[in-house]
Amino acid sequence: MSQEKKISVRETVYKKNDDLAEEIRKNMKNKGKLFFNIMGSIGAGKTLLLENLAVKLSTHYRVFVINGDIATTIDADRIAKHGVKTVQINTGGGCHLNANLIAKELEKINIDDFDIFFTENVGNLICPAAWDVGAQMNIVVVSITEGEYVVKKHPIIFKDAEIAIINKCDLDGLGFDSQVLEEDASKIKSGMKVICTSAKTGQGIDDFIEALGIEIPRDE
Ligand SMILES: Nc1nc2c(ncn2[C@@H]2O[C@H](COP(=O)(O)OP(=O)(O)O)[C@@H](O)[C@H]2O)c(=O)[nH]1
Ligand SMILES: [Mg+2]
Repeated sequence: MSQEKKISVRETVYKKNDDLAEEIRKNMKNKGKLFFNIMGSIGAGKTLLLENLAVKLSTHYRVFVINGDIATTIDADRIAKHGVKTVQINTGGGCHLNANLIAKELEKINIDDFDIFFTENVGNLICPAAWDVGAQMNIVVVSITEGEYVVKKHPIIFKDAEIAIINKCDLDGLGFDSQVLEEDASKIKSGMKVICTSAKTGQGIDDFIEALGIEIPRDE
């Protein structure tokens, strides 16, 4: 296949994905649903953060989580144990979720049975950046063990994100300079919210929920 032909096939595939993602986004919005896409490297703490969110949100909202991984149902099982409905997508060798995979899972459920939807994308900072899944908001999770230059090294994934989570803030003595990451994040996207969390201790989880625009009704 010629180089031009290859480029045009690739553009068509991206365009099809973007169109379907836009359809998912519109449909969710029209139905008054929230849909968030959580991305980040493997081990950054995406699943543990989602477990925290599941615990805090599920008393007030009906939450549905779509977990993406190459193999296993480990992550979906971890979230399901908190009583939240989950589905695991195994991509085989695929390094990202896409709009088609999400649409297929949404077809299997009644969207009106849920209020808030999350995807945990496949763990890496490269492929998920190119594939819109139809979420209303993208979140990138970085753990402090990944170092402060993650934004500089992976600018594309941060360009489309509204929130950058710096996770594992409970770990001391690593010499992580959060100011570098915060400055890089605001240069890449002005107004990006950067939140320090610990999915282990619960630090910053309420700030994360607030940044997602989700209100937790006060107990009477
Ligand atoms: N100390 C600490 N460990 C964490 C934190 N978040 C996750 N972990 C641990 O880091 C590892 C990877 O977490 P996981 O949620 O599976 O990451 P994922 O691959 O991004 O989904 C697990 O052993 C977690 O217990 C955190 O905030 N602090
Ligand atoms: Mg995970």
